[in-house]
Amino acid sequence: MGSVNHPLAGFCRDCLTLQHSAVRRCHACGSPRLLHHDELYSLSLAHIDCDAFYAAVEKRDNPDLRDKPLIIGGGKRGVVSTACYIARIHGVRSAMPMFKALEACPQAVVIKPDMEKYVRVGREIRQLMLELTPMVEPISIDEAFLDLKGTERLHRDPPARVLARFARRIEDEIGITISIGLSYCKFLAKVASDFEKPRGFSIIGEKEALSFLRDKSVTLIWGVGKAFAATLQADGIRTIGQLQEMEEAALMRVYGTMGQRLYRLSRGMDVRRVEPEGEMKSVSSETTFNTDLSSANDLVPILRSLSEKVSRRLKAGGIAGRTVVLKLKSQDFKSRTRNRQLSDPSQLADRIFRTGLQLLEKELDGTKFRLIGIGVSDLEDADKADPPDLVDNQATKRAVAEGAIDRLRTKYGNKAVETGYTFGTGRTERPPGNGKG
Ligand code: TTP
Ligand code: MG
Ligand code: MG
Repeated sequence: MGSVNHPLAGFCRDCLTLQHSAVRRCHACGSPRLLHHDELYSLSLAHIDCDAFYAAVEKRDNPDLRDKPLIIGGGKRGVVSTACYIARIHGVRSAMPMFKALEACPQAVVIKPDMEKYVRVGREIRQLMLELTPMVEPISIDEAFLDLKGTERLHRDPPARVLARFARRIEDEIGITISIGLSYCKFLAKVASDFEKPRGFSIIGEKEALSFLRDKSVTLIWGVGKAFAATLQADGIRTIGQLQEMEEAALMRVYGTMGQRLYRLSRGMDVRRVEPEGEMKSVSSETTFNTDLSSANDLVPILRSLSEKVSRRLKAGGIAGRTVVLKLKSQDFKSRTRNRQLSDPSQLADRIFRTGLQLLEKELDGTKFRLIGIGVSDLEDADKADPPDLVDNQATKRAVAEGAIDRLRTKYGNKAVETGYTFGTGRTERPPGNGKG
């Protein structure tokens, strides 16, 4: 691969043949899809996003639709989920009301979304990504970040070529197309993947980040939606270049933590790492009620049994959590999340329950709840969990008792052992399968 490292050598995205600088078409296959970039062989952070995902899957499964404008949508809310690129030429966009879309493109074929199918295809694509690296962070059904740093030896090829080959593989094996953004950070990898859709492969290197961003709209920045963009515009800021001229302190004074993000991202500074999915962040269990509940009498026993479920899962996994998280959803679907740190990580139902109870008591203000959940986050190895507590002798006893209860449960099943909190509350009459996770 020696010649690949020549600073001017690019390659053809279709046949992967090496190319030297000035050429416009591949000397081997004639394709115009050539990649050249100063940092082509040093960048390794990629964002991959499928093109017109739902529509692409439907076109794959029905070739008659291939050259027709296709809209996926019109489910419950009567809006466009996505439109193929032919329909987009006519102005059809995601989230557009269906009647408007059909005004813009009356000849379009409309198909209702088949979520199960898209989820399945999304998973297949993810599996193929995981063949490239375990460092895959899914962002949505059709996109993910991949960090290919350190995979060059495994693949005997630098990330850029691995990615180009991957795009070909998705077309061959899955039957849809993807767009790739390659950069040194998440922010610009994501921006790049959107830059040349469909079938795109864009590269934004470290050296060009500032100049690339200068004339772009502030809306390109993560977290700058319509409302915030309007605020910025009212303050006279429209382009990222304007942010590049401003001091961090000044931005933070006016926009708080968002100001810090504006400062950093406008300069292409983004240290967020790719976090693979497998890294469990919390263990929790929750249940939705048949009728909304508001009293301690109703909620506490449920909290107890959910805590036990969480604890069993922690023990089975040999892990423990340092923060207890209580989740409630009220009748009007508003969520409340409350958490409390423990002195040391725990996997004991009793500690999780007692901490959750303290959090719950503060929320019992007559509000009717439709859901309760309890869990732990800040997970650690169990070896430092629940040290014998010299101050709270009761806690130690409870820990010992829990060990015994767990052993009985393993032997005789769940119903054999009921603690005071779950006994006789009629929980067993609830329809099964309500608990999640
Ligand atoms: P996107 O990746 O945002 O869009 P896309 O894949 O359809 O098109 P693009 O080539 O621009 O990436 O979303 C992925 C899927 O998510 C999309 O196919 C349908 C669904 N979706 C909605 O249901 N509603 C929406 O408003 C958006 C944006 C997407
Ligand atoms: Mg997409
Ligand atoms: Mg997407």
